[in-house]
Amino acid sequence: MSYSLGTLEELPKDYVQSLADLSLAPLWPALRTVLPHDFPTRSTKPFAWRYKQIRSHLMRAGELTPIEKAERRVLVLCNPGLGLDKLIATPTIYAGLQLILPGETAEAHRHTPSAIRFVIEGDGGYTIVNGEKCPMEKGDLILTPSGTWHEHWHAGKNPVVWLDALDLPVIYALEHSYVIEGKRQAANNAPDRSQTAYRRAGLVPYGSLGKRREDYPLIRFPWREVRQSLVDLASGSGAKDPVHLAYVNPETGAECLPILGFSAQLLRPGEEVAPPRRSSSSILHVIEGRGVSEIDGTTIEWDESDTVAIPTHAQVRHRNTGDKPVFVFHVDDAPLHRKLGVYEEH
Ligand code: GTQ
Repeated sequence: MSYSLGTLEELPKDYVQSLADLSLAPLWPALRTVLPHDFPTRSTKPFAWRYKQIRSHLMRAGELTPIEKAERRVLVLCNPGLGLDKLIATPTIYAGLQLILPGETAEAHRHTPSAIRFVIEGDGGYTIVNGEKCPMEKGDLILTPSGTWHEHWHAGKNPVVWLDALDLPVIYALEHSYVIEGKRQAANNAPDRSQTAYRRAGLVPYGSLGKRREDYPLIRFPWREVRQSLVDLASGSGAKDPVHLAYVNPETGAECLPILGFSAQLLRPGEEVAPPRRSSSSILHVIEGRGVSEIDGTTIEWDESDTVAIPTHAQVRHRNTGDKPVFVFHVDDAPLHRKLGVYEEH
């Protein structure tokens, strides 16, 4: 049974004012805003940030703003449906393109939001995460979980650019977002230790058996190995099987961060994938190749290093329009949806 709900205008003005004076509001005029029938209201727009258009502006930021004046030199991907002031790509995902120039350092800090880096271009960059030196090459995924010290360095010759993704919108909504600045870390003498200790799926350090599980045992996922895994999976599976791998915690098999999830997908030449509608929002980042997505009826073409926002519950198709494999990286908030018990596919 569906009633037509009363409006604010139907109520005596003095009554509405007396409620406001007591910091009260009647629910019924606002009920359909917060609880629409059958399908959620979404302000997030399907949208592509094109690296070809952005790159020169990022380089200009390098000329205009020294690193000391920026702390982190980032252009934030702001979803046009959500406003420039919110600094969000989707309701839960903050994403930005960060530039570090040769010789620069982005000083050590740690914060309540968790972050990841996904490298777009440049050699010689590295991030130190709780003392562990993590090299940054194109396509590498590096985790800086909530509370871990991290600082970025550049020992190479050309600009280094990466995609940052943070669960900042969630932690900010919790009024729990803050940063602590720290001293430069001494890199320990076992660079890339987690990647060495957890090099292959199915093998974990013997000493970790029976111990309390490390929260974040593996913090760097080199693209070279992820790419090869996708290529091998594609050659060993049927032409219609999706070639899609999730980045997980090798000790637990669960997603590697609590709120955001990460995965990499290969689309064969000409292949089209049509995943179910998911309640999670996501961004797609193009590592190699080009193609097109249909997102809720909006057609979006994409090319290498572009990043695309996908709203919750969107009807999605992705197609490889080139003659080489496409590799894409996905960030979604499905881990949070699953933890809250609200994840849906339909
Ligand atoms: O590199 O630590 O894009 O703290 C936003 C906040 C990057 C970082 C961002 C950050 C960082």
